[in-house]
Order: sequence, then structure tokens, then C-alpha cells
Amino acid sequence: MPLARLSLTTAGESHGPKLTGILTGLPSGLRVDPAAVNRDLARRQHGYGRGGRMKIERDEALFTGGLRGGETLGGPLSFEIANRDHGVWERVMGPVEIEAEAAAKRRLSSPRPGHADLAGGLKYGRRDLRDILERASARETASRVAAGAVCRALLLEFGVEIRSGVLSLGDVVISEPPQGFTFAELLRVDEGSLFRAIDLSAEERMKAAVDAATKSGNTLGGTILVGARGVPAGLGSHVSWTAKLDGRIGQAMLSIPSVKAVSLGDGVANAFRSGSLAHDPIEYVAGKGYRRASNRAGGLEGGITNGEDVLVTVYQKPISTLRDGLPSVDIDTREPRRAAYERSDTTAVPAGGVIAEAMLALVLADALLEKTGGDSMPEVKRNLDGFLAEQRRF
Ligand code: EPS
Repeated sequence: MPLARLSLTTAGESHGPKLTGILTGLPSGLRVDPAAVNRDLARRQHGYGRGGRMKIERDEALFTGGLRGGETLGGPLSFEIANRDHGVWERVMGPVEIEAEAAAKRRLSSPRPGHADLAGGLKYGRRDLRDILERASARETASRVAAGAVCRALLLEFGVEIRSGVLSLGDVVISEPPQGFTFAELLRVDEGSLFRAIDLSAEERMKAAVDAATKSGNTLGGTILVGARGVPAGLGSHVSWTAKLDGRIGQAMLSIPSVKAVSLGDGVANAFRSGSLAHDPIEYVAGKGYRRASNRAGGLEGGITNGEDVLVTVYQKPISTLRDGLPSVDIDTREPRRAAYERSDTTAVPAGGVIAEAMLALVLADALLEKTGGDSMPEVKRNLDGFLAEQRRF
């Protein structure tokens, strides 16, 4: 499991009445600003290449437990996000009652290659593959973004900031500067832009690529850099494989729908370099402490943060719902049949960055609280300050 102290449970189907999230393990006294949470939810909905659904939804988190007057109490934090689209799906997706005829019309019997449809149907014994689709849908990530926004608020109290930016979309790839991408590039991302790309000048080509894909019924993946700065050294641990923070970040990122690969720092590039060019020389700067001349490790060594910026690249495959359907089989006839098409997105890469930020916030907040302990924000702060003072004496 990637989480040591926090836990996040999400519930809800894509076209069900609502999404629900429960985040446990937070200290008391954390200020949660619903407007900030809703800003992240809106950022997730933003981005060129989404389908019709995003015009229907207006995601907002309604906090229902664990908060009083905008401050956490230390108990489970619960929230809900309504699915506006449920209005037209009620007869098909009612949690207690459905209408057989309406449900039969929306039944899915030819699974989409690349989606959970068939594997999930086989596992759960559900012959209406909608029973799998609805929960496997990336709609669920709205709950993660809301929980991530709360974790982001906690991290910000301790000077940790998280950002992301799109590095490539389809075959439009932003060229890497000689020193590699750094957190500085993430600070320049224009949140109002179409793709949240690291280089705004690439967006026109990205738009053309998305338009061409939409026109031909295709979909596009991409790569995203997500980073955190201000992360103290000493989060995570080398002592056992489950404690290693690089593994915990990897699991969190790979759990995002469509994310199929993760690189920590120059993780992928380093596999092609010799050792003398793959690591980060250690320096000591009086008054500042230990520093690195470069950050190829992406802020993680031996499963522990080293005080440099945490940098993670996530690789998103193209969405597996294609307008013309990929070759598949009808589970009723077992004859070849094109996969079913449901309204979907051409690309969700810009949203992927916001989701990756949320997952990084969740894992880093968890690792920070794991290190500090503490039931209240002042206690967490006192313990962190003590730990940082020890580091300065090291
Ligand atoms: C998704 C299919 C689309 C996306 C959805 C993820 O939904 P629909 O079938 O209702 O058009 O829009 O993403 C969201 C609803 C969201 O909030 O991100 C899928 O199959 O994964």
C-alpha cells in the first residue's frame, strides 16, 4: 500500500448519483478552503480534447464530515461530488432501482480493448460490462483531486508546493533543455491555457493534433511532468521495500487511469547513461546544508527524499474508447464485433497532470505525517521543526 498514515477511499459510479470520498489520518486544525478544493476540481475539468461530459459537469466538493468552521477535527474527512449527468441516467444507474428496458439499451456486450471491461467482467462475473465501465471510468479521479487538494493545503503549511505541466501530447513533443526539465518550468505553466503545456508555443501544434485525432475518431496520450519543491529530506525509508517512497509514488501514479509508465527524475534516461553521468554530486554549502549539483535522481535516493525537488514524469496511453471501435468479440455471440463506443474524450492529458498532482500531494502528505507523527497541526509543525533543526546540525 502506498499510504502509511492517511487513507483514501472513494466510491461512486461515473453515471451514478454522486462520487464520495473519505480521507482519514489528517491532523486536527488544518484549514480547508472549499474554494481552493473546487479550483483544483475545475482545473481537472479544464483542457482541450475532452468530450461532451465536461460541459455537463461542474464539479464541486460538498464536505459532509470531519470539518467544523473550515478546520479539520482529526476524524475522517468526507465529501461528495454530484454527477449532474445522473439526471439522464437515473433509470439505468439508479443505485436501488433500474428500469430493465432502459438498462438493456445501455448494456455493453462488446468490450473495449485497453479498458477494464472484459477483464473486470470475467473477474466479477458481470455480463453487462457497464457494471465494470462505470467504476473503471476516470470520473473517479475527481474524488482523488478533491482529497489531493486537502493534502496540498497541508503541504503548503510546511512550504511544500506541487505543480505539473504537459511535456508531450501525441507526437508533439516539447524539446528538453540541456539541463533537463526542472521545477522552474512548472512555475511557468499557464493554467488557463488549452493543454497546460510546459512550453506555450507548442499548444497550437497540440491543438492541431487533437483536432485531427477527433476528426478521424482517434485518441491521444502524452507525458506530464509533476513536481514538488520544498520537500524536506528524510521522507520515506530505505529499510523495507514497502516503505520506499519511490515505490509509493510509482504505485500512486500507475493507479491513475491510462498511466502506464512512470519515471522518477531521469529514471528512464539514466538507463542509457554511464554511471558517471547518471548521479548527482553532493556539495555542502555553509549555512544551507547539503545540496546537489544536479537533480537527475528527481529528489529521491534509496526510497528517501534527499531535499531536492521531487520530479516525476508520467506516461499516459491514448484513451481506449475509439469512435469506430477496436476489434473485439461480442460476449453474447462470441463472434467478432467492433468494441462498443460511448461518448468519451479525445485526450485527457491536461487533466492527467492535475490528477498526478493530487496523487503526489497524497503520497507526500502521508510520508510527511509518517515522519512527524502528531495529532494536531501545531504538533506536526513542532515535530517537523525539530527534525529540520537536527538536519541542520548533521
Ligand atoms: C470516461 C468517459 C467519459 C469521460 C469520463 C471518463 O465520460 P462519459 O462516458 O460520461 O462521456 O468524460 O471522464 C469524466 C466523466 C470525468 O469527470 O473526468 C471513461 O470512460 O473513463
